[in-house]
Amino acid sequence: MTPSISKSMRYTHFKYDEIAGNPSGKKRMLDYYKQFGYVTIENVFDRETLNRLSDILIKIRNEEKPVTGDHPTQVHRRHPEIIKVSENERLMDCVNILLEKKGTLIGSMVLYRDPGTRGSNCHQDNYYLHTAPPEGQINVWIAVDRTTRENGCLYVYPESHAEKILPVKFQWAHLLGFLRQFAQALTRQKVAVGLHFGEVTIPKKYEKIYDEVEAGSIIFTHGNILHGSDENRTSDFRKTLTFCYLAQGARVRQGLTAGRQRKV
Ligand SMILES: O=C(O)CCC(=O)C(=O)O
Repeated sequence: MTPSISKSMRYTHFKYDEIAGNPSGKKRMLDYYKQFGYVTIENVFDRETLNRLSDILIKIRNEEKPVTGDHPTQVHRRHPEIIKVSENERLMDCVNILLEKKGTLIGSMVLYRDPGTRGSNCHQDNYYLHTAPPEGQINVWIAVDRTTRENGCLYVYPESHAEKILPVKFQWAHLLGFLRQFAQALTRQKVAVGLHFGEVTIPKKYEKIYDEVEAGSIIFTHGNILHGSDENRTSDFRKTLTFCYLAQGARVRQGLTAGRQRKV
């Protein structure tokens, strides 16, 4: 049964130290995640870890030279330092609690979100991943820089994870964007391209919440929750690292280019 969270707890953030070694804190975090389909935990990464991570992402940017709007994917396969980050004890503590099973890393992506770049269309990750069961994967969105409405923070539609995969309306503009990205990928001998062809139909009953966070916070999202981000309207880029973990026994689609492990 889905636990019920009191009104005063709605759309709140947790602090990692309230959870660590505290069974009732862990339970509150899990209850919150199950009810709303996402949970935000502050201070998972301390300043030193964060500075190291920021340096790694800058190094990847310099080495891989992504063009504006290009998001290096499966970076853990090329950069062992990223594997180390994905094994961070505090991060894995949250992942294993929220999945209620041991989680295994199957995907990673860096979003640099340069000034002026548009964000992600509203989507459900499971539209792409086809996770079975739907709660069998979790997306881990690590704010390496502070994220605000101005620089296009993540937004979520709490409780929309209760929906199945919603219809997506085809958009020519998205197909043209994809073809442009594909051509860039070919000329740069890279094949990481996203298949964002359409716009998901958002049921009116859900409220849109902009989740502004400090650097070092993590937003954990269920694969069926509706979420996205807006354009970065500032003059600085904002860095985010995302990981996708699969629960023991769950399955996902391998993907055309991602080469994900289908089952763990
Ligand atoms: O960070 C962003 O701009 C959006 C990321 C996102 O939508 C995702 O990780 O699925």
